[in-house]
Amino acid sequence: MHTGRGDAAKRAKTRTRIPVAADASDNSCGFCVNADFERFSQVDDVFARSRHDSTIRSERSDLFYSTYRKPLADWRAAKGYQQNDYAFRNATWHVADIFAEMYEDIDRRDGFLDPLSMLRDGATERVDLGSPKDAATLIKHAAHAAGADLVGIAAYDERWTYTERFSVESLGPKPNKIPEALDRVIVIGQAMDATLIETAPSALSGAATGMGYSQDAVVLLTLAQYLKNLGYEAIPSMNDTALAIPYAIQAGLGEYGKHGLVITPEFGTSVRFGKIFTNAPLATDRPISFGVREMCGICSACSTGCPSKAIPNAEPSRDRHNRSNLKGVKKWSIDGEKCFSFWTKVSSDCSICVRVCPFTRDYTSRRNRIWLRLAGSRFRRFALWLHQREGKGARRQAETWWPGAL
Ligand code: B12
Ligand code: SF4
Ligand code: SF4
Repeated sequence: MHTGRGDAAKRAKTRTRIPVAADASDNSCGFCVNADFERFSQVDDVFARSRHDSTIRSERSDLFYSTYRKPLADWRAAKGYQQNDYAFRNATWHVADIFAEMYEDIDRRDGFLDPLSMLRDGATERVDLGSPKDAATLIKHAAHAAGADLVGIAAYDERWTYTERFSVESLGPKPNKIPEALDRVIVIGQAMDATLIETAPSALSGAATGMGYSQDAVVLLTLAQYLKNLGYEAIPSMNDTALAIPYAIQAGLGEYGKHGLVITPEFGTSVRFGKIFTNAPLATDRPISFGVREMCGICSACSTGCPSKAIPNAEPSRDRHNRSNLKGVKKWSIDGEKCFSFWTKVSSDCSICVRVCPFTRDYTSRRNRIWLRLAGSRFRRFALWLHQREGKGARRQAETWWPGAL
């Protein structure tokens, strides 16, 4: 049985015998970046386009956003989309929203379009953190204590920095600059509540997303303030500033899957990422591989389960579905326009591809840890068969999540 977030810390300690690459080169990460590569502008992502591009913006997308402020009291009768479900989902977003809305008057959306900025001045004198390895151990220890479920460190890689941020005021680009000296990126993973994810698609399952962001904001601000108090620079970032997925892979937190997301050995796909750009002299981690690429070669659960047919069941390629995909990278890519269109249809976000992925399971269970080893071995077909036979990844009726009858 899946557990809720309460067990996340326990699950974070379950990583065992995962092969680590010799270095963090593109080859070791499984990246194939071609000569025609172009950095991505945040103005082109689907969320920004749903504000400024009439091919995506519609009455339905405006209604979708309005549900985050006003629960749909009598609009939908469907289970999992009732007032109580929206009430809870929106409450889980509340902390992240406070930061996002704090500086709207100066055209900032902290955590989504701009880095989190609620930090005090730090120390003027630097604490010597010892060797880069010792420094990394210290920072990871503090990050876990502050509530991070996963922590990895990568070298700064300009390719993943957005060329521009999106401005809500002008509905166009604004500058996105990271000081050159910040050559390390601490990547934080927050587990999403697996019991909520099981109810996807539902407004209720959106509470796993909301909690992920709210917890991420607290952890990122705490760790960034700690680095500043030690005399180092730190820029805490959620969805803003740079692409999270390639950094999470470089930082050794997981492997890339066909659904276009990172799969970790601790939480499968059910995890969100934040990052901190810093000049603290930290040793970097190396990418891992535990059989995801090979499993994606024989599995198509995400592609079949996606209600909007946004996930092709195909080999990695350089093809772009539309302007919301990166140019010049051979990889699995999803059609974000189709995905977002489904969200606007059901008036909430979706996590079906997270739920159905066979790697999304509770690794505090010994049985599931054995399954992970099978999945990473030549017995992966048997592991997939077991997954299907056990009916894992099935949707849970949202009303069974709430105790008693409401
Ligand atoms: C915009 C966005 C979306 C949009 C639109 C994507 C788009 N193309 O515009 C939509 C609505 C589709 C979306 C949906 C979801 N998202 Co989203 N999304 C983002 C966001 C904010 C920006 C990504 C972006 O700029 N994409 C535009 C271009 C670059 O897209 P692309 O070329 O298709 O590249 C995608 C992948 O291929 C990969 N990627 C990018 N560069 C590279 C380079 C290499 C070498 C490789 C291998 C991969 C890779 O990341 C991109 C993710 O969209 C990121 C946070 C962040 N800053 O990264 C979260 C993020 C990717 N989303 C996330 C999640 C969880 C989801 C959802 C499950 C919804 C939910 N419940 O939260 C679904 C899953 C859909 C899916 N299967 O991908 C997580 C992923 C966590 C994980 N385990 O990997 C992130 C990192 C947010 C977070 N804070 O954790 N998302
Ligand atoms: S979030 Fe839902 S609609 Fe979007 S890709 Fe995943 S399964 Fe498809
Ligand atoms: S559902 Fe299957 S194909 Fe999709 S990412 Fe997970 S393992 Fe890969």
